[in-house]
Amino acid sequence: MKNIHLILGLVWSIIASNFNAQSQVITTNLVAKMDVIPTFSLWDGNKTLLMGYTKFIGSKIDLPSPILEYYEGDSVNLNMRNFSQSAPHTIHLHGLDVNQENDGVPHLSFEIPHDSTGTYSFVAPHPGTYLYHCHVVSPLHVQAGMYGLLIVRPADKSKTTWSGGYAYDKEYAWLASEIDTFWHQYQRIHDLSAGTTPILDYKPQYFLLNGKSENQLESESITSSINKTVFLRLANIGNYGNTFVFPSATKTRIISSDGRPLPSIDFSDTLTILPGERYEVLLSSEVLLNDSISVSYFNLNTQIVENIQSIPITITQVNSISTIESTGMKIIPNPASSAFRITFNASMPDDSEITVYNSSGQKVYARIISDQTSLNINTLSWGRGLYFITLNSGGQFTHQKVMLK
Ligand SMILES: [Cu+2]
Repeated sequence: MKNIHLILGLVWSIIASNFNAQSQVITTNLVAKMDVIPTFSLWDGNKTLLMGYTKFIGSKIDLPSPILEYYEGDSVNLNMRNFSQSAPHTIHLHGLDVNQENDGVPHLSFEIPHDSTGTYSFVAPHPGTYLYHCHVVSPLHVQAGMYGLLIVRPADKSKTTWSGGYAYDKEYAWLASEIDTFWHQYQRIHDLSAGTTPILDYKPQYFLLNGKSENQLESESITSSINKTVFLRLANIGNYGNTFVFPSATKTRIISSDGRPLPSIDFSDTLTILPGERYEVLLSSEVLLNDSISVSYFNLNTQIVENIQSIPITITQVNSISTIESTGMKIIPNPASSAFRITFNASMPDDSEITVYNSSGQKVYARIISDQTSLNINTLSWGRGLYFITLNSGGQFTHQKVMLK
């Protein structure tokens, strides 16, 4: 009898330990909403109406909808409250191997009518980049804005792409889409009958990455430092194809496609992503860089590129980007033409050093300074472009950029 208790106790402790390792239950609440007045700002100052998911009932609808983030093995209860006044909505978990009941495809799963709440339950699968979107009249509801990224990270919470995968230093996620404002008009967003009209004539005027374009894309910039690894998640939820072009210096490695690791690393400067697809890439540069990653939006019927957006990428010499913002020195004027002056916040201690690099990482200027509060630098022979200035003051590094025009 004693032995049976011992065995039962042992079995229970094994069950309990497995249970503890995998049973993190996560509850996420989303509200499905539709705008009554246009509040989403486009790059040119125009505003448009959206349908979308928000975290709170009072939140403004943003594009894309919030990123849902989980760790592998999490038991997720995703609650969705429909507060959109008219149309029913669902959440389709695109790329996740969830059962049909929780898949958010109407008629196979369930729809959530206005002022009702439904729950999608699933276990977070293999670490990767996934999408979620509404599956009710999906061409219209997705175009209206009902989409977002779902990210699964390794259970051990390490900064690796998946268990036993690639280590990285920084992570970014970019979701591409388009807006045709015709499909965002009030009567189309709010009229239920519009839901039965397919999108026949789709002519987007706005080509987006994380809901932004043109000058708004500054906020999506990638900043990293030499020999550090950037993990970039890419996804396309638009109706156009996307071709990303990376600077060759970033030695872009394509490591996964649609949530599955690729059997071998593909080094490539270009990557085409079709609607619904996701890719994951690693970027790492051995040289300083001030460049951009471009994304072309091409019409799937004509294959014609209708728009190109570019997102800045800056690779600096330092490990910590925060020091870039350091105000230990000022550059006047900036942009400069034939000369500029550096002024220091305090008199520099002896043996401080100013070094200037061009955007290819070559040193173009170096000078030891001592007990100085400013320094004039002649740039007549340097050529146009961006230069990186490093101040080494007793082992403390400060960085600034100067543009020569
Ligand atoms: Cu919907």
